[in-house]
Amino acid sequence: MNIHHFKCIAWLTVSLLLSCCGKGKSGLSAQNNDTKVQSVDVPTFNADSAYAYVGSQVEFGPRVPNSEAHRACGDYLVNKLKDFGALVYEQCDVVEAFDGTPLNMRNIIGAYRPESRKRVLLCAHWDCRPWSDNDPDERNFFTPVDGANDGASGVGVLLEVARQIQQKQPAIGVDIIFFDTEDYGVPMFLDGVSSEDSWCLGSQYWARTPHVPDYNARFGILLDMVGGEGATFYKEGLSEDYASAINEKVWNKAHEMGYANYFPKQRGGYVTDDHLYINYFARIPCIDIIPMMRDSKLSTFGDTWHTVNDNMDHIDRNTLKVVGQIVLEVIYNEK
Ligand code: AHN
Ligand code: ZN
Repeated sequence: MNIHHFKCIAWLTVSLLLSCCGKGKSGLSAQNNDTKVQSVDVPTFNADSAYAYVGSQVEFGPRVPNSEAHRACGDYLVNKLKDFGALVYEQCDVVEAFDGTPLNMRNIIGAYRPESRKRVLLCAHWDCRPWSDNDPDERNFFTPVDGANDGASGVGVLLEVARQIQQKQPAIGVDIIFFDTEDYGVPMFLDGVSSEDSWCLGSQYWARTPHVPDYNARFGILLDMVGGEGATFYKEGLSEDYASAINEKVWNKAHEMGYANYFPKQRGGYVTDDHLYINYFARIPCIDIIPMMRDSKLSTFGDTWHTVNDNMDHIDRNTLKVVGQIVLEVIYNEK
């Protein structure tokens, strides 16, 4: 990449204004508190917009499968993708949870340039976990999570990506997939129950039966919990094993753009997540951008993970901005 292809945008004034009002979780946009570099011809990701899409999902209430909030939010997501000009597919079926509960699953897919064979897949899960089973207070175990970070953040970023694509199409086709029934895995308070395949039911379904026959993409990027305050994203283990070139592409971009603090070029742990089945069954190299927090007490995914605190109070526009801008940088540079 030639240096002349970059423009520098310094947000010093904005950051000085914001430094006196905390993390900028509400009110003024705090989307750019670092000096950063962005390629010309790549749209500017609007973190306020993404933040609003996260909030809209949370306002439905916990999007737990079979609930009214889930149904209504599913309709909202379908309509947003249609508004943003995507060709929308839905995969609706009943899948069985680990305990035999039938779950009304709804995978939602928005396709841009559906005729193109050059494609990139972007995905996130949109359902909410029915249990706060990682909460320090066991009285909260049966309270569903708000899923502001765990669910809504990845979807919010991708809705903003969709809005940007509508305004200016990248050279390649893009599929945005909102997977359902990711987070119904065996709760931690049930020990002895085999759990591995109890997660990611929607992506398991899609990866075995894609929305179009013979679906293929160059690569995939999964966003999971990309809105947390203070998040750092290490290279997830399975992504390294199956799609190291994509990790390298993304982390190199992050460093070129001045986001090295958010994206250390180091390996993190292995996570069972939707990308696993995209790699295993669909055989599309897919990475997972997921936080790994060295000094969190409750979880390596951050202290709100699967607790009643996974709400809007802990969503940071800066994190949404960094991840969203990197995704745009990657897809607008595919030819
Ligand atoms: C496990 O905890 C096994 N995987 C994490 C997948 C996940 C849950 N992502 C969001 N919620
Ligand atoms: Zn979860």
